[in-house]
Amino acid sequence: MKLLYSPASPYVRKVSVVALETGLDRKIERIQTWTTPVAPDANVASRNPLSKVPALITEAGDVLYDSRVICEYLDSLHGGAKMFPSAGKARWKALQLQALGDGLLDAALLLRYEGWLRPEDKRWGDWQKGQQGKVDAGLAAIETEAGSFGDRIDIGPITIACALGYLDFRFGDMNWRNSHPKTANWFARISERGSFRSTVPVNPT
Ligand SMILES: N[C@@H](CCC(=O)N[C@@H](CS)C(=O)NCC(=O)O)C(=O)O
Repeated sequence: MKLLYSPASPYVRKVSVVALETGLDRKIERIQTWTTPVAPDANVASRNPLSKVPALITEAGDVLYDSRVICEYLDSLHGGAKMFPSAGKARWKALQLQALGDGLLDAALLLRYEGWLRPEDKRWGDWQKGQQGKVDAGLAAIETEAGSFGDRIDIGPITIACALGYLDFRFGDMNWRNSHPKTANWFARISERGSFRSTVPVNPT
């Protein structure tokens, strides 16, 4: 399998963590890319019409995107502990937490693009405030649940941790730990896992 990736992408990190947790990491060849909404990478665009990473080329030559689909696909390829609970309450909780982490990330990424890519004279304060509001509300929701995460590893906590790692990477001045102590505590623990330690986001070189 081949993974089109950026080392800064939190969505790619989800895939990398799942690959490591399921023992599939060695089966994935990595192709580094650099794509933004204003400068799409041709290699990515030719495979994913949305021009986004991650995108996975399977052994059969099919292209899978986005991170949710790739993570679930990888989970179907191994016989160990599943990252997507198969049914019932555990499944819906894992998928809901994944949606919460992805949604927080979507808002954070829009904020990042706004501050990084959009020309200063075209920025809109109310819109930025709206995205920040989603990040803040997402963090508040995570704080109400963090006490129950324990050491569980499935796609829910994995996505939440990738989202928090992205806030640390791009928005260090948000200081989210001050007002979210239970989340901070849990995040410190999950960050010690090998799968998280070896996937800390970095700027592409
Ligand atoms: N929902 C997608 C989001 C992927 C995404 O937004 N990736 C970013 C990098 S972090 C990207 O490729 N951005 C380029 C663009 O928006 O054109 C997923 O879960 O994979």
